[in-house]
Amino acid sequence: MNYKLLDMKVFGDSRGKLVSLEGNQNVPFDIKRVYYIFDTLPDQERGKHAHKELEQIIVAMDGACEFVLDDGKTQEVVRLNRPDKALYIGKNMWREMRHFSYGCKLMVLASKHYDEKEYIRNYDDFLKEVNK
Ligand code: T46
Repeated sequence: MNYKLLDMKVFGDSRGKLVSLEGNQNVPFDIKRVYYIFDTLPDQERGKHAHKELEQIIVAMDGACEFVLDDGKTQEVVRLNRPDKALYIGKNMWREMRHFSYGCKLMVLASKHYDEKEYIRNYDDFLKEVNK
């Protein structure tokens, strides 16, 4: 499975907490894009696609959700519910996001600029790609 749940180093003191994300340091790629997802609803699912080359780091800044990760052979479920955990997803991983808490906020760091051609949005096409 091409994913990892990373424990981020937290700088905490009486004022609060801080986590730093740096490209090619604790983020294992050059950061080309940042986007965020918010105003989520519990009955809505997102994702349902894979990426041919894209790598991403996803952090639940607030609230919680589940990622179902699938490499074409097995499926694993990862729950994101803390801003000091970062989910790394590498290429060729089908992902579905579900069970969002109201107002969950996800921040995503990506290794490439947005390119719709790089998405695999059909599960059968994904299976063909990983079984090549
Ligand atoms: C992923 C999960 C975690 C853009 O125009 N630029 C962007 O950078 C992104 C990410 C999306 N869009 C457009 C494309 C769609 O018209 O925003 C719309 C919603 O995107 P999508 O349906 O792909 O959103 P999710 O939440 O299903 O998936 C997103 C990312 O697309 C994807 O790479 O891994 O979050």
